[in-house]
Amino acid sequence: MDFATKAIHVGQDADPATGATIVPIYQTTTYTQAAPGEHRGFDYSRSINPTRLALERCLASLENAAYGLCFASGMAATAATLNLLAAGDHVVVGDDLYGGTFRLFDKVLTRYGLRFTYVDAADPQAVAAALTEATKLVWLETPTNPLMKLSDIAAVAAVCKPRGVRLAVDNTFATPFLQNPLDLGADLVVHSTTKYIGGHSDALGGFVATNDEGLYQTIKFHQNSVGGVPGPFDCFLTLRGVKTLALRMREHERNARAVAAFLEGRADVERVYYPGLPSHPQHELAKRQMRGFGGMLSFVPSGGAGRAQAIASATRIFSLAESLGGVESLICHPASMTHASIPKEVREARGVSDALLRLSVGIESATDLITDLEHALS
Ligand code: P1T
Repeated sequence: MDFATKAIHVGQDADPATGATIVPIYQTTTYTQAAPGEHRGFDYSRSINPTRLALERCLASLENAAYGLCFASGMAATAATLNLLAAGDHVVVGDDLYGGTFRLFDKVLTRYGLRFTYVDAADPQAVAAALTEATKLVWLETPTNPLMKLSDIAAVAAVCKPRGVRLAVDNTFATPFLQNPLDLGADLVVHSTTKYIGGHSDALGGFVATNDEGLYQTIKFHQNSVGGVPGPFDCFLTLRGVKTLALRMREHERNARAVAAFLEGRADVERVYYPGLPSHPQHELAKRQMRGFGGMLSFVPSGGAGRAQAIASATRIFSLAESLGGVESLICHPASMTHASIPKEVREARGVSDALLRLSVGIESATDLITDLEHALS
């Protein structure tokens, strides 16, 4: 089955109780048992819920995964993945990443005895050089948030495998429509479904997929033990969103290409970060590893932080807001918004300056989006 068909059908058979064509919102915490321990596979909704199960099956199929688990947010999914580790374990992390993920690693999980080393994961040799006897996991975003850097997933997997190190890829920016990390050798793929998968900025969610039954069982155990699960209504909204993921991603990309070309052509823009531009240092890797370039881009206008902030406040169609991946276009100033939890000196050393702006290019008319940016830039 192809992607668009799986998105609409996998896990979504007609409801066995009623024939309802669309998976119902099973808004129940518990299930009546015929006799103690005698039930139809459903006992308590933290452990299992039919609406969540439908979403888990659908998303797993989109990542070509045998197993998938849904969480209340992307951060809950990330935390559940890190639950695979124990005190003393070491993690190598791609150094450009969502500020909230850095905060979880740096401010929360270090208190539980995990240790993190940040490297430029665009270079697989930098990942290899950072591995120690204690390294159990490599964590990557590709493309990264917000600098749109890529990692060669197969090359990093080849570094990890012989050392028995697991590779987890946060695939939120690419989505399974454009990239399937498990097919390239990753052990785990993680998503914030809040973004493109949900697609309408109305439901938080997270997802983890794997082909390894042992990893699945351990994460499932933690999903139930810790309890960071999504409610049935959010699962329903996300499942409704995912049905149009293929359509939306094509439009996001069409618009992002137009916006990137427009920005690159401006004399008052210093730099544009979009993997679809031939000027992107990893454009060739993007063409090889991804099935498209997606809808996210960042840029640095000339004029420094002051002008960047003025531009962010001047757009009319692009809303100044955190998050990404919805049908509506958003503009964000990472230094003061999504990446404010990274200390300024660390952030700047990694290239996230106060003059950087990030765009989540929506599916409005490209002409209107470019007119809006033209107005804001001038
Ligand atoms: O917000 P939540 O659903 O918990 O997802 C966290 C998360 C995980 N991974 C990546 C790559 C992300 O970008 C995010 C969340 N990011 C934003 C809210 C943002 O505006 O960048």
